[in-house]
Amino acid sequence: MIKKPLTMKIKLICFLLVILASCTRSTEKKEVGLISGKSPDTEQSLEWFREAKFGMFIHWGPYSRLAGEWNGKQVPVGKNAEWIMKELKIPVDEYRELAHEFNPVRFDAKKWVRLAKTAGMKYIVITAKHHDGFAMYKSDVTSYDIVDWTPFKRDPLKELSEACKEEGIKFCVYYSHREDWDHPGGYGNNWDYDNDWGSSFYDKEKFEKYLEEKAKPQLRELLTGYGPIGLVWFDRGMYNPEQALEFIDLIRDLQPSALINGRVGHYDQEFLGDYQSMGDNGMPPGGLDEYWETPITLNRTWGFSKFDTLWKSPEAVILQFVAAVSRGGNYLLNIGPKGDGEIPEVIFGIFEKVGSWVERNAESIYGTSVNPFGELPWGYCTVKGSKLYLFVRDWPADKELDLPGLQKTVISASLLTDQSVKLRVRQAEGKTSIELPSVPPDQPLSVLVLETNGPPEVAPPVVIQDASGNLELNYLTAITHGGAMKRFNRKGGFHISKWTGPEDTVEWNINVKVPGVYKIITDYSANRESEGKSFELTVAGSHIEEQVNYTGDWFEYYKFPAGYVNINNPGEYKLTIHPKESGNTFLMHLRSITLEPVEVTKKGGWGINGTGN
Ligand code: FHN
Repeated sequence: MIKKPLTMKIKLICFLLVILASCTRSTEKKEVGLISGKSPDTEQSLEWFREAKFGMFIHWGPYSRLAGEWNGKQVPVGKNAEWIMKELKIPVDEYRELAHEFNPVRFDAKKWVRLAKTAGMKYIVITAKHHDGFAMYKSDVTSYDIVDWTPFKRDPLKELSEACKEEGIKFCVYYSHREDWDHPGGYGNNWDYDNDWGSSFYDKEKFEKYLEEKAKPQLRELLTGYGPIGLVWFDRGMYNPEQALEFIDLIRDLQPSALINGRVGHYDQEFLGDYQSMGDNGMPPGGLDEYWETPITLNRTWGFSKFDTLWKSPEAVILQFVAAVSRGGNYLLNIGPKGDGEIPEVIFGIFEKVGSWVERNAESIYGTSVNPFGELPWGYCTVKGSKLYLFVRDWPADKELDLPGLQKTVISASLLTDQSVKLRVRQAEGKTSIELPSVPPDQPLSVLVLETNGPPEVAPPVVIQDASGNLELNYLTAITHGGAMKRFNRKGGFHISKWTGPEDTVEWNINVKVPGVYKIITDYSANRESEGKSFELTVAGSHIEEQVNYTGDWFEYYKFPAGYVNINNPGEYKLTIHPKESGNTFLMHLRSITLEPVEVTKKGGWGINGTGN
C-alpha cells in the first residue's frame, strides 16, 4: 500500500521553486517535440546501414600536410591535429597560403578503398569540408577548394566516389555545417573574426549569410555531383532545429535515401536525423532502441599528426568493434592520411589483422542484431534469425560457458570457424552451459554459433538490491513497449523517452530481498509542454499517479520523490511506468527510478507517517 505523506506536495513545491530560480537559460532554444525530420523511406534507407556495421572515417585536408606542427609550434598530443588552424591561431590569410601548397600527389583512391575493404568496412565517410573551411572537392561556390586552390588540380572525392562504386562500398561525406573558420560568418574563428559564439548565441546576420552563400550551396554540390551518397555526416550541431531542418530538407529533396547522422541538430536538443551519433570515441554500456554509430580514432587524433604514434592494436580494435556491434551500433574507425596522400604504413598492418579476424567471423557480424542478454561477463553476443553468436573474450578456466536466461532449446553448438567441432550443451533450470575446448581457437575473441529452435528468447533482466539496499532502475535493465525508447543524447546521456501514450510502457523486474517500505525517486527532465502530464507507476500491487514537473528544459534532470511502497514479502516484482493519457509530446526523459529502503526517518527528510519529521 502506498502512503503519501502530506508534506510531499510542499516538498515538491520547494523543489520547483529551486528549479525555477535556477532557470536562467536562453529561450532562444526551441524544442522540436515530435518533429522527427525523417522521410517515409528512412527505415528502408537504414537497411544498408544496419547490415554494414563497419565504416572508415577519413580526416584529410590541408592540415594533414602540417602534421601537427606549424612555425616550430606543435599541436599538443591529445589535441586534434586537424584543429591546428585554431589551436595555433593561424591567420586565415596564412592558412590559405599554406593550403596553396597542399599537393597530395600520392593519393590513390583505389588503394584507399581497398584498404577499407581489407578491414571489412562497408562504407567510407570523408571530410568534404572540415572546420578549416577548405573544400576537398571541386566547388563552384568558392575557389578555396582542392582543384582551384592547389597544384594537385584533381578532385579526390570524385575519384573516391568512383572507386567506391567499383568496389561496392557506400560513399559518404562529412560536412562541417556550422563551424567554418575561414568564412567571416562561420562559427568558431576567434582570432581573425570574433565568431566563437558558443553553442546557443550567434550573430544571426553573419551566420545566415555563411549558411546561404557557402554551407547550403556546397552541400547541394556534394549531393548532385558525386552519385548516390550513403550518408551525410554533420558535426558540431546546428544552433536551432529550424536551421538543421533546412539541411535535412535539402538532403531529402536531392537524395532522399541518403542517411543523416544525429549531429545535424543541436546536441542539447531532441535529435534530428536518422541515427544517433555517440560522442567521439563513445561507447554505450548496453543496447539502445535507436540506431547509432560511434566515431573512433585509431590513435588519438583525427587528422594526421607526426607526433601521435599511440595506435590501437588490432586486438583492441576488434574488441571495441564487436562491443559496438553487440550493443546494436556501427563502428566508424578513423584514419588520417598524410599531406602527400599516403596512408601511414602502420595502418595497413592493423587493418589487415582486423580484416582477417572479421573475414573469418563475418557471419556473426554483418546483418546481425543486438545482444538480447544484457552485458555478459565473458564477452559479447549477436543474433541472426535462429542463431546466436557468442564472442568469448575471457575463456573460462573450467571450460564451461554459462549463458543465463535463454528460453529456447539449443539444437546445435559449434565453433563458428569450424562447425564440424560440435560442442556439448546442457540446459536446465533456465541455465544453458556450453562445454568449450580447452584452448581458445582465436584471439582476441573466439566465436561460437548456437542454433536454437526459433529466434532466441531470453528471460528479462532482474534488478537486485545493491549494498545499500537500493534498487537502481535505469535504461540498461528496462524493458520498453510501444513507443517508449532507450535513447542517448550528448547532453542527456542514456535515458528513456519518446513515450506519448499509455501503451508506451517501461517495465523492470526487481528482486526484493529485504521487505519493507521503499521510497520511490524518479530522476527525469521535462520541458514546459510536458509539465503537468500524468503518469502511472505500479509496483508490488501499489499504484501511484503523479504529475510531471518542469525541470528547466529537456536534459536538465532533477530527482523527484514519487511516494512510497510497502513491500511486505521478499520476492520478484514488476515495476511499470507509463503516461496516463495520450498526448503530443514526450512524457519526460527518464534517467532512472530508485527504490530506496526507508529504515529510519531522517531528520529534515520525509517521514513515512505523514509528519515529515
Ligand atoms: O571537431 C571535430 C573533430 O575535429 C573531428 O572531426 C570529430 C569527429 O567526430 N568531430 C569533432 C569533434 O567532435
